[in-house]
Amino acid sequence: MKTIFSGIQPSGNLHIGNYIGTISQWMKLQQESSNELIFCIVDLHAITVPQDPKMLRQKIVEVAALYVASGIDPKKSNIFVQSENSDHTYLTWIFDCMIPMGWMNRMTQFKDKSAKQAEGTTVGLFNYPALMAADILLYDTTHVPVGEDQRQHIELTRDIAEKFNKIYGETFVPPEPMIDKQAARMMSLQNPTSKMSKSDKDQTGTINLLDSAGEIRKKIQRAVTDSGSEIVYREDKPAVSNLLIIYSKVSGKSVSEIESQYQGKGYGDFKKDLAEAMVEFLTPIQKRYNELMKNKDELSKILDAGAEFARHKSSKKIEMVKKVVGLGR
Ligand code: ATP
Ligand code: LTN
Repeated sequence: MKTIFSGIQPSGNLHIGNYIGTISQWMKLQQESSNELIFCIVDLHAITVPQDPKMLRQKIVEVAALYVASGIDPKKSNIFVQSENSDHTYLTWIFDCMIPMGWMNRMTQFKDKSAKQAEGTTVGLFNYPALMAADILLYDTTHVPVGEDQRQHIELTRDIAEKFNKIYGETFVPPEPMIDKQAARMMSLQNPTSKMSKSDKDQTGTINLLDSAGEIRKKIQRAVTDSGSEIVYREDKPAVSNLLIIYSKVSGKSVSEIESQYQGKGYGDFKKDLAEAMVEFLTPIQKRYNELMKNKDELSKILDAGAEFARHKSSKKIEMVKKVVGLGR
C-alpha cells in the first residue's frame, strides 16, 4: 500500500501547470483503490510571504473547491487545511532543532523566492522546507507527487527522516518523489524559460483553471512561439514543445499524434484548436467548482472530515516522537 501526500499553497489562482504537474498525477493514484491519499491546502506555507488575510481565507476555500472540482474524490481521498492540524507546526520545531543550517542554506527555491521579497525575507520563508518535511513525515508518506521544483525539498525530507531515525530509532518513513517527466515543469506562455507560476505578476503567460473562455483564447492566441513554423516537440523549440504538452494533457492525445495532425499547418490552426481543447477541458471543472462555491456545506463537511482524519493519524506519530525525543513527563 502506498501512502500519498501532496499539497498546494492557497497563494493565488491554480493554473494549468499545477493541474498538469500535480493534480493529474493525484487522479491517477486515486484509481488504485489500495492507496491512502492525503491532499492538503498548505495555508501555513502561503504565509511565508505576505498575504492579505481576507484574500487568503477566500483562496483556501477556492483551492479546496478546485481539488474536488478537478476530480479529487472525497470518498477516496482525504482533503484538509494544513493549519487545522497543529501537529504540523509542532513537528516543524522538533525538526528545526536537528536540521543543520548548511542543509537549509542549500535550498534553491529559497534563494529564488527571497530575491523577490521587496519587504525583506522572513525566517518562515527560510524554514519553509522544514514545515514541508513535517507535512510529509507525520503521515508515514511513501510517495509525494509534485512538480520538478519540489524535488530538492523531498530529498531534504528524506535526509531529515534518516537523520532522525539514526539518532532516535526507526520513527519516520523516507518518502519518494513522484514527478511526471513530461509535465514536471510547465512553462509560461509568454516566456518559455520561466515556470508557469501563480505568483507571476504578469498572468498573461498563465492559464488559470478559472479563466473564462475568452481569456483562454486570448492568452493562447498571444502565446509566444519559436522561430520556424514547424509544430514539433524538440529541444530547440521550447515554446512550441510546451504548448504541445499542454495540448496533449488536456486532449488525451499523444504528442506525436498532435505533431502529425499539424504537419504542414501553421501556428494559427494549432493555437485555435488548442484553445478550444482547453475550454472543453476546463468547462466541466468550472461548472462543478461553481456548484461547490454556491453551497459551501458540502465543502465544509469534506474539510471537517479530512481534518479529523489528519489529526487522528498524526497524533499517534507525535506521541511517538515526544517519547523518543524525551519531551514532557
Ligand atoms: P508560486 O508561484 O506561489 O510558487 P506555484 O505556481 O509554483 O506557486 P505551488 O503551490 O508552489 O505553485 O505548487 C503546487 C504544486 O504544483 C507543486 O507540486 C509544484 O511542483 C507544482 N507546480 C507549480 N508550478 C508548476 C509548473 N509550472 N509545472 C508543473 N508543476 C508545477
Ligand atoms: N512546497 C510545496 C507545497 C507543499 C507540499 C507539501 C507539496 C507544502 N507541503 C508536502 C508536497 C508535500 C510548493 O510550494 N509547491
